[in-house]
This record gives sequence, structure tokens and C-alpha cells, in this order.
Amino acid sequence: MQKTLRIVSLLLLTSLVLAACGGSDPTTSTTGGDSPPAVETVIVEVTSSAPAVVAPAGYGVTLETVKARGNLICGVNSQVPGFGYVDADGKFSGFDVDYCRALAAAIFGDETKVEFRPVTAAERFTALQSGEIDVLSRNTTWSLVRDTELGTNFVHTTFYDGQGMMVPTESGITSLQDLAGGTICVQTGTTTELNLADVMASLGISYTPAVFEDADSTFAAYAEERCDAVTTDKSGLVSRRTVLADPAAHVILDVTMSKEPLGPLVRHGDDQWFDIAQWTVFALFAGEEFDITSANVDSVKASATAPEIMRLLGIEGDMGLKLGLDNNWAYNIIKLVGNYEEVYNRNLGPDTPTYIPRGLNSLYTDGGLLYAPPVR
Ligand SMILES: N[C@@H](CCC(=O)N[C@@H](CS)C(=O)NCC(=O)O)C(=O)O
Repeated sequence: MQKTLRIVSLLLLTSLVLAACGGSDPTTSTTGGDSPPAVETVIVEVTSSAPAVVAPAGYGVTLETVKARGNLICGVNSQVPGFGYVDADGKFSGFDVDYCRALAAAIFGDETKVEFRPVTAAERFTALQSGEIDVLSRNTTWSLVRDTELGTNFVHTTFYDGQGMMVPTESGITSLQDLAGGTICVQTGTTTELNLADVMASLGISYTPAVFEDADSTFAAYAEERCDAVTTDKSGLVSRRTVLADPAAHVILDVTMSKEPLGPLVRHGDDQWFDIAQWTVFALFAGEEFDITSANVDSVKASATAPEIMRLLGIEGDMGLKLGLDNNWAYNIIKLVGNYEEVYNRNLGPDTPTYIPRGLNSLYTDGGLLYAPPVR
């Protein structure tokens, strides 16, 4: 009874809000006051014991579209080795690219059902807003403006970063102050460009920005010595240094100019899709936390007795169904793509050219910031 009342009152409230916002007004409508205002409301029964949830229009649309299309379209980088990169054969690889594969594994039980769509810094938000891509996974910094005005929602951070500065070793530059009067190469449409202005102004250092559209042109200008330094996320500097003619001839200064929490983002308006994108990140963290890997996930599943592992791997609790997915969603992520540590090491680990020590990107149990909420 209480549940019914709640649904009715929420529907009424929705109707009133719509009417107040210029929807059909029952007192003036030419179709007569008898017809109720059109309310696009979906009632979703989450479980038999849970209260009914009134979902707004838009809820569930993205998953339906992706399933009907038969693949996920993921906006990625193509010029940043270790994060998002396309090789001469058209094969995409990288930490952000593997997130797309994990999301496809969660949805389809097949990590290959994803089309990678390269987008530059300036293009990326429009591509997401317009529906050209379903999700953006491209070293993108979570900020207030991007989370609100751009019509996008960041899911949990996958890589904690900070902005850095790279210079030729032989320049002898060791601090930002040494760059006074110099020229700094920077990419447009990025937080990098904005932070550079803020940090240099606060330190009272004058400089000339040399602004470029994409990573290739930014770093080509730096390689041609058209600027004294190049700035971007430290991960981007590590990455792009590997493709300079002589990586050892360049040094990343020991300064961190900003916080750059990087992670995937989705469009506003579809909370189910947000939850799927977000819990894909958490499944990667949880896999590492519980020592479940692509190699042992089948044996862990066969012998699991710990309740949280059983829920994560779909043995009990219907966790996948609550997301609108199959209960094997997290099993498929770990089996087909790996846990966070596997994804990290494949792309950024000690055996890769783009090695970045885990640092803040360690589990909370190892002194880092990675922490998945309970799977229950
Ligand atoms: N995290 C920053 C910077 C991200 C960014 O776009 N970095 C550049 C420099 S590494 C990049 O990825 N460029 C690749 C491209 O435009 O293709 C942001 O979100 O604005």
C-alpha cells in the first residue's frame, strides 16, 4: 500500500513539474481537462522486496541502443601509447581502450563487440553529447564544468594523474621558474591549457603558449624545438616521450601542476548506463582486491564460498540483473579483459615502454585510492 502511494505521488509530482515547465495545462488545454498530461515515466520493479523506482525518460535507452546495434561505440585516443593508440594495422590498444573492452564484455560477454572511434580533445565532448559515441574513455579529466554544463557525467576515476612539464635534458631547465620568457607547447581543448595559465600566473612567470590541435602536432613542434617545453598530464608525457626520436634526451620535471583524475564519462540522462559504466570500473578494482584474475576466475568461481565473491561472479544475488545485464557481467569482464592490475600491467606495467609506477593508482589496501564499494 505504501509502495502504491509512493508511485502515485511521484507520478503526480512529475505531472505537476511538467505542467509548470510548459507541458500541457489541463485548465487551458484545447483537448479538454479530462486528458491527463503526457508523462513519459517508466516504472521499474527492482526486486520484489525493494520499493518501486520511478525512472526518468532516458533510463535504459543507451543499453537498448547498444544491444540493438550489436556493439559499443567507444570514443578513444589514438595518439597516446599505453592509453589509447592505433597501430599501423588499425589495432587499438591501451589502458583506456581496455576499459571499452571491459564494458563490451559486461554487456555482450564478448570484449570484441566494440568499435573504437578516435576523437581529439576538442571533439570529444560533442561526440558524446550528439550520441556519436556511447561512452568516452580517453584520458579525460573530471571537472565541475564538464560534469554539469557539458551534459556529461564522469563515472569513477580510473587513473589519478597530475599535469607535468617535459624539457630537453640538455636545456638544464629544472623548474617552472627556469621557463620564464620561454615558449610552451600545449594542446587546445584541454585542462592542460587552462592549468598552465593558472599556475604560471600564480607564480608570476611570463611565457608564450604555442597551441596545437592534437598530440602529434603538439609533440612534433616540441621535437622541432619550436618550444622550450611541452606540458600535459604526466601520463601523456611518459607516453609521448616513448615515441620521440631519443626518449632519454627528455626529462619530466619534478613538479605537479594540478590534479587530473582521469576516467570514462557518459551522457546525462540515462542512469542505468551510468551505473553500468561505473560498475565496470568497480568490477576491475574488485577483481584485483579479491585476487581474481583472467587466469583463475573459473577455478575461483567453481570453489567460491565468500558471499561477496559469489555475488560478484554471478553465483548468487542477481547483481547483473540489477544493472540490466547478465549475472555473468563481472565474470566476463575479468575472464575476457582481466582485473585492474592485469589491465594496468598490460599497458603501463614495468614490462611496457610506457611504465608508470602505480602510486595513487594502487588499491586502498596498498596505500592508493582505488576502492570499490561493496557488491551487495
Ligand atoms: N586530461 C586532460 C588532457 C587530455 C588530452 O587530450 N591530452 C592530450 C595530450 S597527451 C591528448 O591526449 N592528445 C591526443 C589527441 O588529441 O589525439 C583533459 O582532459 O583535458
